Amino acid sequence: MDIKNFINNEEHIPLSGMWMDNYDPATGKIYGEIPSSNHTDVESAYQAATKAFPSWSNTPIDTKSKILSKIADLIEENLEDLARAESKDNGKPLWLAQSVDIPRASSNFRFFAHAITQYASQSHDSTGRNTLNYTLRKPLGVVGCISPWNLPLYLFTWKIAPAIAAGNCVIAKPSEVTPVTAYLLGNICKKAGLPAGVLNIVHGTGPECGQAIVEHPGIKAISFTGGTNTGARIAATAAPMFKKLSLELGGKNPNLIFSDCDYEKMLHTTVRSSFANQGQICLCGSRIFVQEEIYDKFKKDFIKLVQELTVGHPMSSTTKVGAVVSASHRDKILDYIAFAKANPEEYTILTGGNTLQIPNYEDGYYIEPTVIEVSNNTCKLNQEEIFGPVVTLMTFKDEEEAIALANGTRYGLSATVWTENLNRSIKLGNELEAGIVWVNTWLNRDLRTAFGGVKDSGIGREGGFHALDFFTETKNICIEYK
Ligand code: TXE
Repeated sequence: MDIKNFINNEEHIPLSGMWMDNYDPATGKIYGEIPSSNHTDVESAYQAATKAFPSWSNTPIDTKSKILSKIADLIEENLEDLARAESKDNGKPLWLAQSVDIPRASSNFRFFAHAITQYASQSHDSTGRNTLNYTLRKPLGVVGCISPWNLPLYLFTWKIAPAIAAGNCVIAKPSEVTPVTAYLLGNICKKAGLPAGVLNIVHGTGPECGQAIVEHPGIKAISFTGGTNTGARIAATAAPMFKKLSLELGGKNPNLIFSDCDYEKMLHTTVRSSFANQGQICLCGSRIFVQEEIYDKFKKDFIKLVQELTVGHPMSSTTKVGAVVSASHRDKILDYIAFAKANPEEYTILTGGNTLQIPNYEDGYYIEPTVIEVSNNTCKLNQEEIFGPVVTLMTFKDEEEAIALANGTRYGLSATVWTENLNRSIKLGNELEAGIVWVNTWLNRDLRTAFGGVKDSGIGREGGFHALDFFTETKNICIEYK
């Protein structure tokens, strides 16, 4: 399946003349070519976006809302094709793409179709001074959206929807590892009536195509989701240019399990928060901490459930854990597992730890769901983001120790707490260093809420009006009257 760039509502081969292979993680085979675009392609997209901006930024709110709603409808109508494409490109189980990724991509457009009709600003009546202030929130112009491979269409649309809802024109680059649903989105938006040049999709590598977007002087803001190291590189380029930056980066999220929790709900949710999407979700609870009273029971029960998870071809309905996204990512995960095996004084592999050969798909990128008991929180596997079907496990005594362990990392994206104690929930909500804290649930999302991390998990917040604030410039007008 060869795909092309989508510029000015037309498909274009890369001006760079360069292409790269696209792999199917389930089979390890090449199944298409994608453009390896460079700065000339980004410039061409920029020209289209700039040309479209005056009209799009002056488009009435209800017209924009109708178009975004139509995009949401068309994503829903194309759910099966999009889900199949997503599963093939990413290696995630088809049922997951059908039930989570693609419905959320539709919800992203539907949400901002409504949000833009409710988005307002303020006025300040300076009583007694014959002065009126009012605030305008104007679109920025041409903005860049760069997204990762773990939730391809879900995160791609999470950035594009608010950006265009706010009246901007977009140059969007999906991950070169999972480009297909982004490619399919272009024609869906065109069919929905999105004017030419409002959304432009360029495919290519990060250092070449992504970097060209970040350093383009006409692109006013960058919304990025990806690794922390990449986020730092983007910030180093964009900060001196005073571009607005939204960086949703890596995580090493704690899952704190207290002995008073709702045990069965905790146990089943923890299997999901550990291994959903092959553990390739920045919100996964990859560091599990269990209060000592229930540690042995949890260890036995959790390992049993993990060993029942079927690793298989993403298209099989019985598959619970599919293929990880690429050979290089598989090797990165295996390096961490090998390190654990080489240091038995710090690590004990409780289950998993091996690649799997699925009959007929021996070259696919499959890893067993893996649970590793660790002796301390400062070890490499508790400090570095593995981003695969690997979780660590250790015990804690009390709240103070749980908080110290949870916060003892460079990251601060999300945290999960399992307890029936209200005071404890509020206390930990206050003291955990994270942008999102779930209590007795996981990945429970209300799109109006602020989404983002602290420390090395990034800067800025997506979601709800936070996203519209990011994609607009605030201006105050002050009028003195007679
Ligand atoms: O992401 P990258 P990768 C974490 C996870 C993973 C690590 C690296 O630990 O192992 O990040 O993953 C583009 N200028 N997460 O390498 O490199 C790139 O083309 C501009 C967590 O896949 O961050 C892609 O479109 N763009 C994350 C996007 O950035 C650049 C989800 C993400 O790629 C660029 C995925 C550059 N210099 C990985 N370099 C999450 N928070 O959900 C790369 N890109």
